[in-house]
Amino acid sequence: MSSLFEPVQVGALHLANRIVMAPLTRNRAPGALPTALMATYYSQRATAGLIVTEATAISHQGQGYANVPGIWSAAQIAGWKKVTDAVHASGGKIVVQLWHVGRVSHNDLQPGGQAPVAPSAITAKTKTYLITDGVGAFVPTSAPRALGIAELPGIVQDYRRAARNAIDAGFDGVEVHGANGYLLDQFLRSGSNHRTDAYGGSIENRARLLLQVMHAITAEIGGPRTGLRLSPVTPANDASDAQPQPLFEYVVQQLAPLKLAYLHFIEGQTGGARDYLQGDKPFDYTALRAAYRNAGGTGAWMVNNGYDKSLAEQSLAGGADLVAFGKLFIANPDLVRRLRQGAPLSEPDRHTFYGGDATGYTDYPALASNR
Ligand code: 8OZ
Repeated sequence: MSSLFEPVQVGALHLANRIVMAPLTRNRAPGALPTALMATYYSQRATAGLIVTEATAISHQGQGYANVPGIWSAAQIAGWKKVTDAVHASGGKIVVQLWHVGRVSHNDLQPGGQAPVAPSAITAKTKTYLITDGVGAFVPTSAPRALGIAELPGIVQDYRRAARNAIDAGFDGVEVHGANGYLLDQFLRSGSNHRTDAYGGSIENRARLLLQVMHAITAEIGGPRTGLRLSPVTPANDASDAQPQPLFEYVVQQLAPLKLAYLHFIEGQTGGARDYLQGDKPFDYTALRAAYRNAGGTGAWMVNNGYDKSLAEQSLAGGADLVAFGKLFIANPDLVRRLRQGAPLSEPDRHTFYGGDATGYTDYPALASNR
């Protein structure tokens, strides 16, 4: 049997296998409230060793798309409790992905119709998703305003409170969304961070907000219940950095003492080329892992982006601990079983990825049980 199907201890979490359901935005939470349909969807996928929820806003200001869920209010916590109960009843483990979109938003989604916030007042060349009169559309993001330095402790506090809410909602832990050109990644990368204060310029300064967030969350709920997702070279949402290798090596070295459950890497371009080039040379993930391990980092190493079974097995043989699958989990609720049996995989319908109802969400069948 391949090690993909072997149990593994990840921080405080005992996982039945090394197959992770990647975070997938599905825009089916009207009013930012998790629904009963979401509980069904996640519990159908509970044979994953670990489920990472769709990105979930830590505050109203952290919202950037229509009908994505939040985790700042009592009603949201109650909604998520139904999701975690359903997943746990089906024998699964689930963490919530904590999200602040920063500049990847639209005035219509922000408190009081204000401008979205960012490290610097630079508009992202990307789109967000609005639903107007029931009709969804991708629209350009709004011009952001630069956050004042005095506002940053409040954002750290919003992350901390969201992590506490996650535990109250019954989650096994949290994954901080530090990837894909959202707020924390905007601070990290030189293309979006032109600040001249203690949060901009040097690598140390650009990493400061992320590290403060990770310290606050691990102080609140413990490192062994905390993961982090990073995407060192993705151009998603207009993210760019001139020298990602030293930046991300510094980040993982600083994280080593926090005893995190795991680090989760999107390798290459999110949803695209694994060998995507940003900076002057190919990104070296082996060197990144060595930097983390040499600094004493013990967290599990989770890899993601375009994996199939054979690439996943190769990656585990090469030292990864967990493999996250995204699109395959949309159309194959019983993906773990299908991979184990070498059964055929269903193809997802892109038209129902974002928004809508049960169609293309909870209606993908599992294999017949007598197979
Ligand atoms: C697809 C559509 C909207 C958001 C990400 C949270 O890229 C997302 C996202 C993906 O991480």
